[in-house]
Parts: sequence; structure tokens; C-alpha cells
Amino acid sequence: MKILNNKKFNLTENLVTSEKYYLNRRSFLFGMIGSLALPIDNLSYSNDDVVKKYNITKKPITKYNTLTRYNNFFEFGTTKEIWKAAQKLDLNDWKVKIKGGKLDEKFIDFETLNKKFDIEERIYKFRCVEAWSMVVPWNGFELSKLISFLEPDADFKYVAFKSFFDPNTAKNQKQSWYPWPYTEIITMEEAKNELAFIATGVYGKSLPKQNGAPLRLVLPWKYGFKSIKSIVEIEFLKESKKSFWNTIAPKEYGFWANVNPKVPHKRWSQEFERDIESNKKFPTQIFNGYERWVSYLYKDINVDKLYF
Ligand SMILES: Nc1nc2c(c(=O)[nH]1)N[C@H]1C(S)=C(S)[C@@H](COP(=O)(O)O)O[C@H]1N2
Ligand SMILES: [Mo]
Repeated sequence: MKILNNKKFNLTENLVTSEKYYLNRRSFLFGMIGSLALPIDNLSYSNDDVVKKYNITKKPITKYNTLTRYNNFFEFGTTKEIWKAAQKLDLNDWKVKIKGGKLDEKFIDFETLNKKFDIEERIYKFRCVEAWSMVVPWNGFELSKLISFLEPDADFKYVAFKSFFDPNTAKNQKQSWYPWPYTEIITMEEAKNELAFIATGVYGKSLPKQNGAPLRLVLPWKYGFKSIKSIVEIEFLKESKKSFWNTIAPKEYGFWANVNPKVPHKRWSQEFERDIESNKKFPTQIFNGYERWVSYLYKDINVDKLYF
């Protein structure tokens, strides 16, 4: 399969190298990042000063074995070690139901969908609301291409996504106090932004089950919980509705969920993030470093409200 690498979206701060290249240069990189990243714990500079002065946002691409062994997939459990449990997920005959648009109430099977669009590589930073982060070489296609294909009418304002519901496969779904299935929702404008991505793979391989196979959303400027995995339904809506996390803890998981170092989570600061590869701390960047692509979406929103 030919995969196009769209370098336009690669942040210069990321070290955009293949895993092989990265491994060859590993000792050099670790030496550099280690010495530069260490002092930030005790600094009182603003994020921007730290970034400039120490140029410490250079983050290596996270290794395949790291990003497939440290996951959040609450259907399979609440620890980061759910990758084995997630192998129960049955990908055969996977279908996505469409609500609204030209294909309203129709099912599209994943194989058909996957052949429809050219596959691109997008190397994106990924920031969980829990303050860990990584850099992932996703494969997939732009969400905007899928939306054009689905032809929603102009009066739809939101796009909602739903994950599978199968308590026999995913044990944690037997716990009925969670509002299963996992759902997320974004505005149509956000969905059409060129960064919004449907991932169907990583490192040129099909998406591992624990990372949300066969298809998941990736919104690199928002906290990771918006990037819903293992999608079975896409619904166009005129009005907003509550999502999974927003129902559980509305004061902690807002609708926008844009990465913002200045708005702390109710229980911890968002000023820094921990890279899961190196365990080093890095300053959090507004919109996770993607400000130049997405700030127009929020020009009327006060900076303190970007998260909520
Ligand atoms: N269906 C579903 N999607 C989900 C989650 C989940 O528990 N279930 N966790 C979210 C959270 S909190 C994060 S940080 C990312 C983690 O993606 P990764 O495991 O591929 O790193 O998936 C998001 N999508
Ligand atoms: Mo997360």
C-alpha cells in the first residue's frame, strides 16, 4: 500500500523520523533531550520562554511497542495495561452506521470505507487529559473527506460518534454505572478542519485493537478523550448532546476539551506533560502546538473557556 506522508502537518518541534532512524540515533537524542528537559521542574518561566530558551519540545516519535502497551480503553478496564484484554475485540464484518445525510440509516462496512480514500501518514502529538503524551505516526484519512462523502445538509451543526457496545467482549461494559457506549461529539466546523483525522493504522500497519481498531478519531489539538476509538456510528445533529465523559463528570470533561496549559483540570495542573517514552516532562502548548491550524475555530471564545 502506498502511504502519502503529508509533511505539512508535522510540527517542526517533533523529530519526524522513522522508528528505525530514531532507534539508530537514540543515544544522541536521549542525551540531548535528557539534559535539556531535566531543569524545567524548577523553572518559573512561562511555557513560551521555556520552549524558546531550551528548545525542549523536540519529542521523538513514540515507539510502536510503547504506544501499543500503554492505553486508555475503559471498555476493557481502567488500567493502562488493557492491551491483552482488548484482543477480544472482534473486527470481522465491522460496520459503521450513518445517521443523517445522504446515507441516513445505512451501514457502511469498514473494508469499503478503507478503500475509498488515499491513505496518508500524519505524525501528530497526542496529549491525554491525565497529562501524559506521545507522538504517533498515524495512517488514515481526513475526516473532512469522509464527511464530504456522507453529504450532510448544511443545517447540521454537530457530528457525534459512538463506540461499540458488547459487554461479553469488553468486561467493563458490565458495570452499568458508566453511560456505555462511549460517545463523543464535535462541531461540524471542527470536523471539517484539515487536522481532524480518521486513523486506521499506525507505523504503516493496521490499527492495533488496543488503539481503537478498526477506525478511530484523532483530534491532535484536543485532549485524548475526544479521540474516540472503535467507531460504530456517526451521527449528524442540529443540536448538541452529552458525551460519555461529559455525562460522568461535566465539571472535569468539557465539551471543547482543547489542550490549554492555563486551565487546570479540577484535580491537577495542565502546565506540563510527561512523555510516555522518555518519562521526561515538557511544557504543555496551547492547542497542543496546533494553534496555527485551529485558532480560527475559537476566535470568539475567551481563552479560559477553551477547555470548557
Ligand atoms: N471507545 C473509547 N475511546 C477512547 C477511550 C476509551 O476508553 N474508549 N479513551 C480515550 C482516551 S482518555 C485517550 S487518552 C485515548 C487513548 O488512545 P491510545 O490508547 O491509542 O493511546 O483514547 C480515547 N478514546
Ligand atoms: Mo485520555
